[in-house]
Amino acid sequence: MKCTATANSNIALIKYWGKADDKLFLPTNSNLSITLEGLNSHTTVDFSSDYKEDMVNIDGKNMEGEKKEKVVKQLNLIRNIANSNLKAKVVSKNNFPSAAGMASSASGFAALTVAACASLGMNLDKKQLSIISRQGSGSSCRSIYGGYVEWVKGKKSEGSYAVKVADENYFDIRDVIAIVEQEEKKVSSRAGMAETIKTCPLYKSRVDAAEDNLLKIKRAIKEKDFSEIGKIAEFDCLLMHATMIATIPSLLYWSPATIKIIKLVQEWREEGLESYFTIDAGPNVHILTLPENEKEIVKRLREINDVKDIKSCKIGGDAALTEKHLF
Ligand code: 2P0
Repeated sequence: MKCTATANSNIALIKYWGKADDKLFLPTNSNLSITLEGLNSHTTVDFSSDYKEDMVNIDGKNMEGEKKEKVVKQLNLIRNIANSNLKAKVVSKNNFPSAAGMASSASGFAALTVAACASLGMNLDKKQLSIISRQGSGSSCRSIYGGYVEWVKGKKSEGSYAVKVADENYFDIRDVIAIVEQEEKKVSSRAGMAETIKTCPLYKSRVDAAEDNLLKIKRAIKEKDFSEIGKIAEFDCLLMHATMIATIPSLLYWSPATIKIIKLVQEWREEGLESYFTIDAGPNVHILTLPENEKEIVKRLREINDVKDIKSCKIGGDAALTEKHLF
């Protein structure tokens, strides 16, 4: 049966950077993100006896090698659960540049998992979908849900899943993304985080701090305290990047434009334009702000030459099935 799903990307406010179990994709620390409206993956999956092998097309290109293998591995996991040996055709489109710190794997694996499970006739709840999605790409388990979403780290596979902390309508904050580079990064998150665990002596301190910051940010979300949410998110981002930079060889994902924008956000805040930054494994800067400041931040970013594109996102909703098939 042909099934199609869409899923939104997400940006972590408390980051996931490292696995306690590489095979099961258990993270070293529980983490939390907001789902981003309008940055999505749209994926059609058809399992059928018509196909002799799996076919994977992403953004108009037939995938081969490592990228195809990651998708096939996820199809295998889902086939295993459904007890099926049918091959699949997968066609997926992202409406944003992939692999430049904009988390295409998060929305991509969430949409793939929802569409593929439905295509094999499995009727799963969101918790189960997040457990399956997690094993394709960790951060994707959070994209099963909209709103403010925690990934509970767990000690075994069934205990590591996403939960909705607050609905997308609970507290309206915005993520204004300053895109300074659109190229694929040289070191993938998967490879980078494994190196950080292996070589960075600061690693454990950051994991301990992340657990503490997670408790604090959940309280701030409940109280709709934007300043506190922003401060904690920015601090956790810097803690994560400190461990990345102090990895051997160093993982410095920032470009000069990244630092320029960090400094500007700090200046704007001093002026009273309240905003905070967070950055994934890439050079692009996500600026967290309240709705009333969004326009002014977009206007200021437009005046910066290094900013190649700007995306402004509200908090988005759950991954969902749709009838809009891609083939
Ligand atoms: C996050 N990132 O929490 C962090 C912040 C990047 C920096 O999750 O190996 O692509 O597929 O589980 O999910 C990127 O890691 O890695 C990521 P895998 P994933 O959003």
